[in-house]
Amino acid sequence: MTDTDSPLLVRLEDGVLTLTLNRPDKLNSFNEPMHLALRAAMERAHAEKEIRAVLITGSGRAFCAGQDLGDRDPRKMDGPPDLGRTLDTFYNPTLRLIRSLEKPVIAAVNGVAAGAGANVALACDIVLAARSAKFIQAFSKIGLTPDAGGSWSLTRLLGEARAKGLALTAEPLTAERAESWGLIWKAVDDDALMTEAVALAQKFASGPTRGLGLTKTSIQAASENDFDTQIDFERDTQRTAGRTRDYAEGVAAFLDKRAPEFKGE
Ligand code: LHQ
Repeated sequence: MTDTDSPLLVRLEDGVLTLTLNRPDKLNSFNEPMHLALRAAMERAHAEKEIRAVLITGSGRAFCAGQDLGDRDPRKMDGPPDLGRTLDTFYNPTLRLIRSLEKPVIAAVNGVAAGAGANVALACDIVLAARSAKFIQAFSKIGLTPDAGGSWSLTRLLGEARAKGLALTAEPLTAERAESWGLIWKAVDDDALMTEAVALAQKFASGPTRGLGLTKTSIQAASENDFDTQIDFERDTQRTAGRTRDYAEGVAAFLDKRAPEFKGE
């Protein structure tokens, strides 16, 4: 198998780990090798200091069509499948790695994102989508229920009415509507998507990584905490941020009227 045949293309450049889901003939749907490769790449993003931002995208015309349904065909099994086990074994560890990584994770949704594919994108911190891309909560069409964090992300980001509408009807949502509803950060012209996504990832990767990571953690914590708990949380994260070298550099650069040189420390 050559590198380009691998189900996940992995490239580290200028502090940005770019992960390209790479099963274009199957619209980058998840099989076990792709699951394992994505999880290993996210573990690497946790472990390596040089990685300061992650960018996830898809090759070909799709971002990801969710689980490879050929891999989970009940007709080829002895009894009913245990899809809960599939989630425990494959999706959930990776989703937890994305959410807990104290570095920004960008999804560049280059085409259709369906089922768990849509929800893996929504678990990322910043979602940019090509104007032609669509988000489809495809689960109800095959008798399933949203997974890969979708019931949580949709409800938190959109509220119950829109979350239920999308999940129960499986109607495709355009990137522009996803932006106007606040489901994603931005819809971008198709031919500008990767330029914009890479520029943003590089900006993060040359930014104050600890501060950006703590910002992500703080905003995630806010949806669980009451106000009182959250302002204590802010006190603690700010205390940590204030002790970083990048904070000292940021203030010095401001006072010296020059561009800061953040090191991610
Ligand atoms: C696919 C897939 C696919 C295999 C396109 N699998 N081949 C599920 C079960 C287990 C555990 C836990 O979690 C989950 C979570 C889930 O993700 S459930 C939801 C699974 N995904 C779907 O139901 C979406 C299925 N795909 C579609 O509805 C369509 O393909 C979309 C709307 C994404 C795109 O439609 P088109 O642009 O018309 O493309 P297409 O349907 O012609 O697909 C192109 C090829 O990709 C085709 O293969 P072929 O050999 O005929 O060219 C499809 O069979 C294949 N493909 N999705 N999930």
